[in-house]
Amino acid sequence: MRDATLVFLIKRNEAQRIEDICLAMKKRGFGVNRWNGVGGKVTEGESIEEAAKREADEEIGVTLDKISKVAKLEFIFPHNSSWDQVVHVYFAEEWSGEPTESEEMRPEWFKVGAIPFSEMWPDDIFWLPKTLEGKLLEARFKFGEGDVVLGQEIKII
Ligand code: 6U4
Repeated sequence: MRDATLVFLIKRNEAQRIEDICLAMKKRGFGVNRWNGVGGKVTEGESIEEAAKREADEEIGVTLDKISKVAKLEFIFPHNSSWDQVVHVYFAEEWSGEPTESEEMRPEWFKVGAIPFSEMWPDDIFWLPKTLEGKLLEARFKFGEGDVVLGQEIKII
């Protein structure tokens, strides 16, 4: 199954709780019109982390320093297996540059209490809050037509 990356820029408050998250509106292609992290396919010859950093630069113009892996998610689409993918999810807390709109994505900061889940991939509400609480996850989601979630397994590791 192909590997893909998903990166969320985050800001913590003084108590070290995550308070703000940068989402980006996908303007074209797979997942169009949904808020999501930045990321995309891992291409041949690069590591998964390199791919994550490259996509952050291409999609919102930021250079990421350290990134931390928070989840490994398998997405299965039995009606179109060419969409099947393993998504490696990272949080980034150190970067240079300001998130800036590109042809592909329009970034915006959200308070973690105001994440627009109804305009995101329908699996996100099941796993993203857990990662924001500091949990590390491995999960698997099966989708039906119209991207409805037909099944899910979430393991906290
Ligand atoms: P192109 O358009 O070929 O340049 P590229 O940016 O390389 O595409 P794309 O758009 O296929 O890759 O990447 C898909 C993005 O969507 C990745 O960041 C992973 C993410 N993604 C895929 N399925 C998801 C899902 N069910 N829930 C979710 N993110 C998902 O939150």
